[in-house]
Amino acid sequence: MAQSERAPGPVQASYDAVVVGGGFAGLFALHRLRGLGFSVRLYEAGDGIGGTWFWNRYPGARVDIQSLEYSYQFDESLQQEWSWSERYAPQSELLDYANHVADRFNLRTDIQLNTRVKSARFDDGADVWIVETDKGEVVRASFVVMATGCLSSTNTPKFEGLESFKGRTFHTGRWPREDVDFTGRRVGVIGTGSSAIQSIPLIAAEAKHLTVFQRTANYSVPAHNGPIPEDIVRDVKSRYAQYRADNYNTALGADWGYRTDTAMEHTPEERDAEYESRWQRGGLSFYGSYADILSDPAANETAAEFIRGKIRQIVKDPAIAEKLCPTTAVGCKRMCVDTGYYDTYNRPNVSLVDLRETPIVAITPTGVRTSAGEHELDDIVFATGFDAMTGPLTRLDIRGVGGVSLKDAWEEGPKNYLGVSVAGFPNFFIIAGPGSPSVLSNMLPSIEQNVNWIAEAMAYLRQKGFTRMEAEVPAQEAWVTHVNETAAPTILMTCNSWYLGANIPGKPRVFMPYLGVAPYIAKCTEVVANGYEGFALA
Ligand code: N01
Repeated sequence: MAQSERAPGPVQASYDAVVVGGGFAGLFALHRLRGLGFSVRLYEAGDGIGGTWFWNRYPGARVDIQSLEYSYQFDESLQQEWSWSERYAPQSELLDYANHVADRFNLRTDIQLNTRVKSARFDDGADVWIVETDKGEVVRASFVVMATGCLSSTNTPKFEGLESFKGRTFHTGRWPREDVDFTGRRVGVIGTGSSAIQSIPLIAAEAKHLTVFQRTANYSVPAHNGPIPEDIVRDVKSRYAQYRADNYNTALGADWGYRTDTAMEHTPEERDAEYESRWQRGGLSFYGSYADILSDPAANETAAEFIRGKIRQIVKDPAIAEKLCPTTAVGCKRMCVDTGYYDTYNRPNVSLVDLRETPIVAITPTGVRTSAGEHELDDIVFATGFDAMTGPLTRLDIRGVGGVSLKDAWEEGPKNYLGVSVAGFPNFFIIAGPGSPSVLSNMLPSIEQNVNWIAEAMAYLRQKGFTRMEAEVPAQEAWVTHVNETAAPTILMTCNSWYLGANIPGKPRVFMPYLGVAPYIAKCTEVVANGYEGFALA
């Protein structure tokens, strides 16, 4: 019998909710649900909590949204008392923060580490889920809450000869705990997304030689990282609740100083002055430079050309600078935030291979072979990203009403309502799922908004004596259409991004996140005000 058809063993425990994943989403879901009196079991596959910040330990890993914003707001004392050492906290500090939260709110008693949820099947007669783990445990839960993350299912392309490589291999998204020393070694990094752009300057500083294999050049802006000036910390903390509320009321949910005028109503000189001020400010505030930056290709091109100009200024070899100049629209792939990325290409021990000119043919026992020849390497770093958003959900065996698997239900792309609920999968909630702003927003506030919404829905069901809640098909279809229609007129549809699933061969090309934090929150609020409109409650 196929594994997916095998009946799970006898039920060993029952909970109101099983939470899958111990990152920031799972931790807050556990805290919030427990606070409402629900019994909760949280399963985490890793041997520690922290999710993204547990797995992504590659050199240079740090957040690309300011830490004063990329932090929990659910507890006023927590946000007042915690201090960040830098504007963009490094991975180790984010992991410390996750552990601090787990201890401070006594979460560990309900967290089970080293345990991967394998399957969840809905028992239609009893309105409960039967959840099975890789440790052979079988538990019953009234609700399943997926806190599995958007970027947690790593992607290593199936290069010919991959297994034959005799050196060390790493994936940025599964970096080992122990220090990796590149001293004296010939290292290859495949990929030039955020993970590569953060790690390349540090690997280059250590390695004997670094070869970067670039398929698509990316836009990166400087972080200008450093300690946060005391007066800024004082100011934000003096009005934290309002600051958070103001950010929820923006398009992308972060403090990026959004202008409401358009690029095209300004002269080239005015535009360049605006872009220069954003470049000096650093970070993703570039997204806020003009209202039409993501919607008008001509406006977008003005920002694109400004950044290309910066690349040409920084990189001394004009031929390398040209290869590093992106040809896609700014923001079509998520912009990167770096410390010294472009300057790294001025180092004598760094070379760039443009895979559009000379594609990878195979991985060999001693390196990477492109159509132009062999690059001998001791180590290969795969900075090749993730099966984003849907991957972490569809790789599990999740079966709703009638035994239908989520993987099959989403064969043509993720279909759900508000990103949180899927028709045919009652009492199954997703935090920061496709169809919600998630990766097109500041993840932590979006996680909190989703968790609060889900927790309040569960409390409502309990209060009304309902045992079952799921999206209705027409509401789900309308939402999926709306998500697509919102993205359709933007430049987000114009390149092969992971937002579209285009980085994974065979994945349906569907725009997954929802563009618009403020309208999303308004819609979620309206649905509740209308008695959970679009949901079947029973
Ligand atoms: O992954 P990516 P990532 N042959 O998918 C290349 C978040 N994040 O881990 O663009 C050759 O962006 C691929 O090329 P192409 C952030 O949201 C945040 O860097 O598909 N190359 C691309 O260059 C980010 O967007 C931070 O043509 C191949 C690279 O690999 C998301 O995570 C830090 C290939 C993958 O880039 C993912 O970032 C890190 C192939 N077959 C990540 N397949 C912060 O700063 C793929 N590539 C908080």
